[in-house]
Amino acid sequence: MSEDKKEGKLVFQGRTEMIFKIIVIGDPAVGKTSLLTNFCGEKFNYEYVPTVGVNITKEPVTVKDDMGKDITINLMVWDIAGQPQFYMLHRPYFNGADGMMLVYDITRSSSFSNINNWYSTSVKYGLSGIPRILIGNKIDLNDERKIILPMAEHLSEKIGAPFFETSALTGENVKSIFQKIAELTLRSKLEE
Ligand code: G3D
Ligand code: MG
Repeated sequence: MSEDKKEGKLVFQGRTEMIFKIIVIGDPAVGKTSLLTNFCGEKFNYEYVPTVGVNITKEPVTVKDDMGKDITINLMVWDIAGQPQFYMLHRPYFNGADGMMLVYDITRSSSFSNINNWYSTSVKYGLSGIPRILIGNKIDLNDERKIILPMAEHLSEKIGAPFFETSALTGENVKSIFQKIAELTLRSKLEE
């Protein structure tokens, strides 16, 4: 892809379809699975991988390259099955991830401070360089908000992850986060 890269363009060697592994991490009950089910809608289905303790969902997202051509990004989203804490996740969960979504609940401070632990764990497994986004979920519960925007923006800068707020209940911004991770991941492949 050297020629395309020199021009700084999002043109992927004529390919029109790619597959990326995306991991969704964050404390129990922040809404990780709900974000996925909201995004996938009625056709939501997954494959359970017992050895790793994950449910894997495949969902296509269309991204335009700089020439205006559609590229289908198949997101293989790895969602933790059950409710393990961060220290219970092992290498196979992180291995080979192309992108990650770090999720907290805007009404629960501990889920926000634990993002640091989740992020450190991913770094420990060699993922410091992969595209990531920070997601504050449950904005429909704004009355119970504990995490104000400046706090989230500070963390977003610290870990180098663009920041979004979502509601898996109303669907607000849910499409945007999957679109964003698909775009960031595709771009990062061009820079490799
Ligand atoms: P997890 O996969 O991170 O563990 P889940 O989280 O998706 O299982 O969600 C945990 C609980 O939070 C669920 O409630 C779910 O309905 C709720 N939830 C998820 N996202 C939102 C949101 O955006 N807004 C609100 N209000 N609730 C949300 P239950 O009661 O089923 O345990
Ligand atoms: Mg879940």
